Amino acid sequence: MSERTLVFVPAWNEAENLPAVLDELRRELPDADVLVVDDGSTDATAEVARTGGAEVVSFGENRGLPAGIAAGYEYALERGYDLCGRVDADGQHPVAELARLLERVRAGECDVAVGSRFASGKGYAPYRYKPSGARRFGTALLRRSMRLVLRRAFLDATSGMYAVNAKALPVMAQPYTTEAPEVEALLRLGESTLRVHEVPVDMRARAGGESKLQGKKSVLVVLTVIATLFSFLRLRRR
Ligand SMILES: Nc1nc2c(ncn2[C@@H]2O[C@H](COP(=O)(O)OP(=O)(O)O)[C@@H](O)[C@H]2O)c(=O)[nH]1
Ligand SMILES: [Mg+2]
Repeated sequence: MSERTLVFVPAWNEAENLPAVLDELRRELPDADVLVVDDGSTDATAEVARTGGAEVVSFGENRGLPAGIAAGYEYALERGYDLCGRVDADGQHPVAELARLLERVRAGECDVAVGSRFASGKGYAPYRYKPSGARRFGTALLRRSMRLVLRRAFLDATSGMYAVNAKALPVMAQPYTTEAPEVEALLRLGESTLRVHEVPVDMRARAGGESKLQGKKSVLVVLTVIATLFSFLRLRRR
């Protein structure tokens, strides 16, 4: 790869999980630069990131995942990277899968590749992930809504595993105004002429600690997703 690639990792108090993720990045994507967006962590996230060879952007206080994501893409945009990828800090995103996404974008198949647990294809069986209970209801609702707004099927709209090219960076780096930044990104991309592919990938369970999207916060996400979708529909009808 002669292209310059940045992979960024949004992280809030992930000192426990980060070393393994950074090791995996070095192994699977040795030529990529790595940025950790440390969002006001109160643990050793920033030190662990530096020790692991990553660049670090630290916020003085917790600004939330939407701000962390915009900052990652903005960093890539400002520094003129050709390709930019994102993986989560909790070990859920196998870097080998991100490498597949980056390769598709690099080859010009699409401008944005999104890793999807719910898409199927060669080597990726349908229904290999079964969300349970409330999550199942949420994902079904989200799928229907996305189909309505995007006018195409999109199965895993909250996936954070992305690979994008320089053309997509200005769109991805715009500030996010909702608690569902990935959905917001897809809606913006849908308004653009950029080519977005949903690519089947496998994901793992979080390595350690707890998901930061639980309880009240997850309800908030569903509500903001619906609000965002409706505001998009209204704008389009004007
Ligand atoms: N920058 C930033 N990252 C966050 C924040 N909350 C979660 N993250 C990161 O976003 C990623 C996904 O969070 P996670 O809790 O695993 O959510 P889940 O996978 O949807 O259950 C992980 O890399 C987290 O460290 C936050 O407030 N700010
Ligand atoms: Mg997670």
